Amino acid sequence: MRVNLFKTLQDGYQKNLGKTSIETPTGETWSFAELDELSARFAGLLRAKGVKPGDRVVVQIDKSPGGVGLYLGVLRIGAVFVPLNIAYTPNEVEYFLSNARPSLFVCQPGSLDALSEIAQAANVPAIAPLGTSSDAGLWREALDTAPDDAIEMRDETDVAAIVYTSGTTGRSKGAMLSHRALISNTHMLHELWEFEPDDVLIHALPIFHVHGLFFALHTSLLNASTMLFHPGFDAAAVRKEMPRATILMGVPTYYSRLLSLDGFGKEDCKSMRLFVSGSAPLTAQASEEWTEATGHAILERYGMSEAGVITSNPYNGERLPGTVGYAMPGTEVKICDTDGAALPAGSVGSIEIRGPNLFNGYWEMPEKTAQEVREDGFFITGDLGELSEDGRLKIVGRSKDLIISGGYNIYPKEIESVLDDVEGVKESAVVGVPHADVGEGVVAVLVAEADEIETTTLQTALDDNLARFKHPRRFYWLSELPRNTMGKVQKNKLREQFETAYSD
Ligand code: MCA
Ligand code: AMP
Repeated sequence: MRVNLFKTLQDGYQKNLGKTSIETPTGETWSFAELDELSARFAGLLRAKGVKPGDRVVVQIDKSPGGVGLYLGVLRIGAVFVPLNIAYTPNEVEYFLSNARPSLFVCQPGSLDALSEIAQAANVPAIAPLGTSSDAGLWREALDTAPDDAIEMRDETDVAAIVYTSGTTGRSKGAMLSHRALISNTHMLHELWEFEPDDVLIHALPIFHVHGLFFALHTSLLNASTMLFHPGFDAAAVRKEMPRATILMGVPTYYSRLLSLDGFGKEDCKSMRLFVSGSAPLTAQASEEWTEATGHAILERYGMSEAGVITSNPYNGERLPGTVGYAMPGTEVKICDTDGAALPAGSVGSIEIRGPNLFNGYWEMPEKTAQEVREDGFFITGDLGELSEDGRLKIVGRSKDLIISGGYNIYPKEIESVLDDVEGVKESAVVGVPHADVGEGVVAVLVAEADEIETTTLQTALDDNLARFKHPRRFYWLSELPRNTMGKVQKNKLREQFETAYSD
């Protein structure tokens, strides 16, 4: 079957071209007609630059309507959109460029010089800047290019986007998301969360991750409804938008920060109809506090880059705090033992899933894919959970070595590798411990070759190699790391020993 995710979204807004699609905090607006035309101009520009169907376009840019136009342009021509967190350092970007082998790399204007060398070294044929204003770089070039309305139809299993999700072994893996997976998840969310024509979504999430790029953006485009498009999350700015909005999608930190605003409560949320939380655990207590203060029950859902939204609390029905609801239509969720055998309801085990929302596998990593996707098509999520008799899922932990801070994934291995390379560090172990604001904070526990190393030396190594959100802000030295009989570092013991690192 020939499809294109862009065509699906365009069919959704085609009858409402005059409506506002994007409004920025400075009051600039883009109607659906204007956004559609911008995407057609980007399509013309990309084709003129020789970008072909199936080619990867790696993008590391600040959030802007131009960035949305570029994304839709890449989809239109059947190329593959590869978004990168703007916090990634040049060293991290180098890995992504050599792994994805794009025909075009689009970066922030300020990084063009530094990244041009890296792009050249990675044999990337073309690099171009795209900033947040339309008077320069690729956005300007697109405006000077005639719109090219042709949409490249694709096989439904063809890849529309590659989203990198770090691997527990330290190297990121590119989750290949097909047109079909993205189209099916978008339709399901649109239906399940009962989108209405007059909806207005406050979009404060980054658009280099699945939550903001797919769940929030795709549903609003399909629904032909307006997005109040913020460059990032600022609690006061989001509060100001609420009286004229109906939906907020966010990570738990969004909700705890809103609640900490003076006098925040029911009055602020009068016109809102839906608060969605995901990407990180929302404690039952935090959910109940929100309901107490606002009269609204947050709808928590569970998702992954590899699978989009997997389960969701009901729109109509009990949104049970501390649970992530029921499997999306067509998606199977089971709790398994380590061999993949399903366990009875009420058991805690490994969450495994199968469905049309699932990715195609990891880009050029068939062995990693085979490790995580069973012969029968079930994907081993690396999360631990429990299913109730009626199929409601509770996430109780992770079997993968993963820290989630502010909704961003952090894999300890990446940080341990950087720290272990510092002169005088014998070994290190990185763990996540409770952090009131971002959920989990990163802690590094180190063993010195001889004398302890200055923290500033460690921080310099981290600054050079890793995005800031991954950096430990607490460092501890031990004479040795606790190990089990197999010689594996007992991270749970470290989590216990340093669990008050961010609350002392
Ligand atoms: C931050 N802090 C930390 C760490 N990171 N402490 C220890 N270890 C860390 N790793 C603490 C520090 O004190 C830091 O201050 C302070 O928190 C603020 O951190 P910062 O990142 O600067 O805050 P922010 O810039 O305000 O960002 C918070 C945020 C942002 C707005 C919640 O994280 C955000 O937008 N998150 C959304 C991410 C997202 O889109 N996730 C979806 C992924 P200092 O830096 O001075 O020390 S997709 C996904 O997960 C799946 C598909 C799904 O289901 O959605
Ligand atoms: P990512 O790799 O960025 O797609 O992040 C996916 C991971 O985020 C999942 O494997 C879970 O560990 C975590 N996650 C997503 N939604 C939730 C949620 N509602 N509750 C707990 N963890 C979640």
